[in-house]
Amino acid sequence: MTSNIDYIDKIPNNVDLGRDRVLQRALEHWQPAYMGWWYDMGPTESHNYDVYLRTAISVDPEGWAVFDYVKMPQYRWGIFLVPPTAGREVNFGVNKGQPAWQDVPGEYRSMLRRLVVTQGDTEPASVEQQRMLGMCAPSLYDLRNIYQVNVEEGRHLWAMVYLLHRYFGRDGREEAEALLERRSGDADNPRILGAFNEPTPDWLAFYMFTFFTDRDGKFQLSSLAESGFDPLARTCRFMLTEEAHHMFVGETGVGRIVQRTAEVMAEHRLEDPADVRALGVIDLPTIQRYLNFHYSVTLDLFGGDISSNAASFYTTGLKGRYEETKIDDDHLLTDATYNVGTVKDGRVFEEEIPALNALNERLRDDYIGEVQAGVDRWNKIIEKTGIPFRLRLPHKGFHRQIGNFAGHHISPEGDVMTEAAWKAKRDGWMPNAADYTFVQAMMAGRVVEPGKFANWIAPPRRGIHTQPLDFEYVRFN
Ligand code: BYC
Repeated sequence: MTSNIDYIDKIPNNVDLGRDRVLQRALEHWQPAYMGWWYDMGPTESHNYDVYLRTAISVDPEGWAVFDYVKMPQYRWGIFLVPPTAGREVNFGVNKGQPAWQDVPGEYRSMLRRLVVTQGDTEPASVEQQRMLGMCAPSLYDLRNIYQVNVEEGRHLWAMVYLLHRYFGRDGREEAEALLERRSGDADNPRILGAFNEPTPDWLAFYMFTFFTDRDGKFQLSSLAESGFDPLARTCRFMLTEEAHHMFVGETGVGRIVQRTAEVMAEHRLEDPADVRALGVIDLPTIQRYLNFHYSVTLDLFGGDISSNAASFYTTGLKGRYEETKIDDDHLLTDATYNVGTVKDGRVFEEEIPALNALNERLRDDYIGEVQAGVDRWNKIIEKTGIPFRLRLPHKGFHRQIGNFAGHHISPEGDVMTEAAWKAKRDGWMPNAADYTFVQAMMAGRVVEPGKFANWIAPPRRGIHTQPLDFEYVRFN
């Protein structure tokens, strides 16, 4: 099936889509398949709702988006690259100083395609993971926010598919199709990276995901925004504009849950989790267990601590460090070293390795710094209520499946344990079956009255785009 796409009206873009016949033909095949995927795997039962959404319409920092009611299947998934920087160069690695590539360098083609595909694969995966959550939203405000996140993840898929179609010919088209065929959690055809095959079964998991995992997106996109392949750099730069809102949804979502719980605890002078749960809010130890889970699976997304792939991505100039051009060094890293954690003789210690091989670990450390600041802000909310409980990040080696810590059993405090001892404690450290049952039972049904919020979450400070909290953010028709 093909469809005639009105490129100007249907796909807002600043890449002159209307003039590129080859690209048009590729997208004419892909677009209906994308819509099929959205109808099947997008937010459930939502297709006829009018949702107050922002749509990217340009890359002008002063007015890049419009807000209006949209039925999600009619959302205008656009393609935007930030404007080119005149004279931009490859800024790191052995090609440093060459003009930035406007086409794919033949010798790096498969490496580059792999990066684009891995990035692209996460976007539809997250929509699949979240597709049932609209049925138990805590408010119209939150329902609108998850839909906003979902349509923008869809746009980020478009951004990567644009690169595949425009620059990678037939194998790019095949990869673009495969992005619509893999499914999160599918035993036979799963999404590429681990965290994107985990379920997101409730709203606490959703907020943790958007706080922790979308922030991996921020750091990975920032590294790709340094790429010597200019179209990738420019498209990732613009994706970061939208990503900020997703992390806001996560941080304020967890913050509002924490606030509500701490306020109820303070008001009723309760500490026992069972008493706290009896009042219809999520006890803080359960929130800590969710945090431990989402943090650890997201740490895995940065790849192995020691990675020759990461060294190649860097040396060739395809993927930089976080804020590469702001770092004051030679941008070659031939002599530099970096410390990575490892396990030997039953304990964790630091090992110095060539910095080129430690680039995943370095990015993970940059990420951890930012995550810690967010956790500190949650703790300030708890502190204000006078409750002594504090959330904290578990040790970097806790519950890891990728890298030096994989195969070891590390406690949240960083102690190396036997498998049996670790497993005996597992349910106290990560959400257990009873936690999920409790949280899901509490979140059964959705709150649809404008301005009303579920009991387990505090209202946000303000609405979206200057609208009041009791604005009708979603109309169900
Ligand atoms: N799960 O050399 P290594 C986002 C594989 S999130 C499964 O250490 P490398 C978003 C690896 O593929 C950001 N497998 O890996 C967030 C390799 O396989 P092969 C997404 C994994 O390549 C929320 C092998 O293990 N973007 O945007 O240095 C909502 C050896 O590993 C995992 C990107 O990730 C894992 N966690 O690093 C929506 C950026 N980790 O070669 C969106 C692009 C590693 O043996 N991707 N493996 O077959 C990359 O830069 C790199 O692929 C990675 C992996 C950093 C992910």
